[in-house]
Amino acid sequence: MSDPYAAAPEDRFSFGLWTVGHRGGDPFGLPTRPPVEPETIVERLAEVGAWGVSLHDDDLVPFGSSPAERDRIVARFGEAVRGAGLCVPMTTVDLFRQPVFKDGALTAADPAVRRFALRKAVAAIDIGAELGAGIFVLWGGREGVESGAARDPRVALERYREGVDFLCEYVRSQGLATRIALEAKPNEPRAHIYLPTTGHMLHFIETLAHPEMLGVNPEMAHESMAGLSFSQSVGQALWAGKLFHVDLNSQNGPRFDQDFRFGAEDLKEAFLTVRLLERSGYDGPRHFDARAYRSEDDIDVYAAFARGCIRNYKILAAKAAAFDTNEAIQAACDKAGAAQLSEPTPGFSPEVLEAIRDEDFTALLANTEGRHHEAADQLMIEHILGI
Ligand code: GCO
Ligand code: MN
Ligand code: MN
Repeated sequence: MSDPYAAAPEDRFSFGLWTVGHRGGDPFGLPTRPPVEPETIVERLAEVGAWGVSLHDDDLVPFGSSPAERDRIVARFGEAVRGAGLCVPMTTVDLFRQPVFKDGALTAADPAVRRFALRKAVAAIDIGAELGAGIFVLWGGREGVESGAARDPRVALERYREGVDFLCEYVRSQGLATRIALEAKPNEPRAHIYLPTTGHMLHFIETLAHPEMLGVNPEMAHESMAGLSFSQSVGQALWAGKLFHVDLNSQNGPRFDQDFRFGAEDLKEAFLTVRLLERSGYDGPRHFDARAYRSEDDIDVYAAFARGCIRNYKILAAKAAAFDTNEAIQAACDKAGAAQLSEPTPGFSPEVLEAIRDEDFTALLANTEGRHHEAADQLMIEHILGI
C-alpha cells in the first residue's frame, strides 16, 4: 500500500542547505556530524521527497570565494538540483556570521558596513536569479542591539528602510520578478532585534517605497520565542496578502531559538497552522527551517528528522481536512461562534448608528450562556490524539 503521508511535488516541501546540513554544533559543543557537500544534500533531499532546496549565499559559495569560483560552484549546484528533479524556490543572504556584522548590517552604525551588506545582499539576489529562485528572504539576524545606550531605534529603522529600499530598486533595475520576504525574530539569543515579530514587519513594509514587492516569512520558532501564537501571525500575513514564504519548525516556549523538527513541540499550534495554510490556498513553499538534535547521525537526519517534518505536516493536513468535514466537530465549532463570526459588522451611516442606539440589548446583557470554546477545543484535542 502506498504511504498516504509520503511527500509529493505539489506539496512544495523545501529544506534549507543549512538545516539538514547543520552539523549539530552549539555554543557549548563542537559539531557532532561531518560536513556534507551541497550536491549530496540535494540528492538526499530528493530521496525524502522534497520539492525544493533553499540556501544562504555562504552555504553554497564560501565567503571570500573569487568570482570564477563562485560561477563554477553555482553552475555545478544548479546542475545537481536539476538532475535531482528539485528546484531552488528561495535564496537568502547571511548578514550575521562574519565579524564585520558585529554591530549590525543594514542598520550598522558604520556606513561602510552598510554598503558592504548591500553588496553582499545584491550578490545573493544574483545567485537566486541564476538558480531560478522567485523569493529572496531577508532575515536581520544582527539588526538590533545588545545595549540600547548608544542607539536611537528611530534612526536605526530609517537606515533599515533605506537598505531594503535599495535592494528593491536593484531587483527592479535588473528586471527581476524576485519578491522579498522579511523574516522577524525577537532576539538572537541575547540581543533585541529590530522588527521582532511578523506584525512589526507587516507595518514596516507599508513604509517602504515598493510595498508590493515585499511580504513576510514568518517562522514558528521565532513567534513562539516571543510568546505569540504562530497561527495568528500566519493568519495576519495571509489576511494582508503578504505570506510569501513560511519557516516551519517548532519551539518549546520563550527561550533561545531551538528550530526543532516541525510538529515536535506544541502540536496544537502546529495543527492550527497547517489547517490555516491548507484552507487558505497558500501555494508558496512549505519550508522547514529546522535542524536535527545534536545527538543524531547523518542517517537519522534524513530518515527520522527530515521525513518526520514532512510526515507531521501531511498527517496534520489530513487531520485538518477530517476536522473540517466532521459534522459533530463542526456543530461544536458553530456552537462556539465559528459561523457567526462570518457575519459582517455593519458599516457606519447615521441611520445604522441610529438603529444601534435604538436597539434593545436587554436580553444580550442578561444572557449568561457560555460561548462553548471548551467543548470545541476538547474535540480538537481528541481529534489530534486520534480519538
Ligand atoms: C535563524 C533563522 C534563519 C533564517 C535564515 C534565512 O533563526 O537562524 O531562522 O534560519 O531563516 O537565515 O535568512
Ligand atoms: Mn530560526
Ligand atoms: Mn528561519
